[in-house]
Amino acid sequence: MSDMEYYSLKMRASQQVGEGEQKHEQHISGAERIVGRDSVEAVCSAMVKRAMTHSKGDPDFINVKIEKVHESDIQILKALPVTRVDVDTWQEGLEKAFGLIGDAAAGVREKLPELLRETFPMRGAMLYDIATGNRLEPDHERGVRATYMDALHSSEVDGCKNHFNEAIVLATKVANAPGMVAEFCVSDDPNYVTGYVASKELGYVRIMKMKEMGDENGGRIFLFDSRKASAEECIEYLQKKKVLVDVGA
Ligand code: PML
Ligand code: MG
Repeated sequence: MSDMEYYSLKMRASQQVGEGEQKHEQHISGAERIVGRDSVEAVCSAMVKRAMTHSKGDPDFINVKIEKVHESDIQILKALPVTRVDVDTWQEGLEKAFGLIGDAAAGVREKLPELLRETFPMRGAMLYDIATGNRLEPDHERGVRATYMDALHSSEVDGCKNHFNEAIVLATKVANAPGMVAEFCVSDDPNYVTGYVASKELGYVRIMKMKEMGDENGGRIFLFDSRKASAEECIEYLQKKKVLVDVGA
C-alpha cells in the first residue's frame, strides 16, 4: 500500500416531510467508503445514484463529503472470525445472544431486554458501561455511531451492499475500540431477522433469527467497561479513527 492516497466518502440523503411546524428532514439513505484516489469519482457517482433511486423516496437533500485521509492515519484490522448459530425461533435466538453477552459481561444479562428496548428509537448505538450501569452516549436520543470504516481492497464501485458485509466491518472496528467488551445487534430492517453478538474473544457470532419478520424494532448496544478506558477515548475511536477491515475475500 505504499504511496497510496486515500479518500473518505460519505453520503447521506433525506427528504422533507410534514407541513408547517411539523416540517423536518427524514433520512432516506446513507453510505460511506474509504477508497484510493483513482476510485473517488466513480464511487461518488455510485453513491449519488443510490440516493436518487432509493425505494424510501426521492431525496430533497443529498450531502456528499469527500475528505483526504493520510495513509499513516489508517489502521488495518483483520475481520473478526465469523460463526453461525441456527435457531428454530427468534425467541431462542435472542436467548442465545443474551446468554453470550451475559458470559462476556457478568451481571448485565438481566438488564439486556430493557436496554434493547431503549435502543429502538435511536439512530446510533447505546454505549453502556458495565462497571457502573450508566449510559455514556453524549446524546441519548441519537446514540453513538461508528464511522470512517470500509473493507480493505473493496475496489468495487458499489460492491455488494448488504447487511452482513457492512456489519462485519462495523463490528470489527467496534470490537477494537478502547474498553469495548462486546456488541449486541438486532437489525432495524423489518425484512431482516439475522443479528449478531461480537467481541474480540467471541468473534462475530451470527444468530440467524433474533426477531419476528416484519418487526422494524432493532438496535445496537456497545457494552463498554470504564475500568479499562475512558468513554471519551472510546467514542473518539468509534467516530474518528480511520479503519480498513481485511475481510480476506
Ligand atoms: C448478519 O447478517 O450477520 C447481521 C447483520 C446485521 C445488520 C444490522 C443492520 O445494519 O441492519
Ligand atoms: Mg434504531
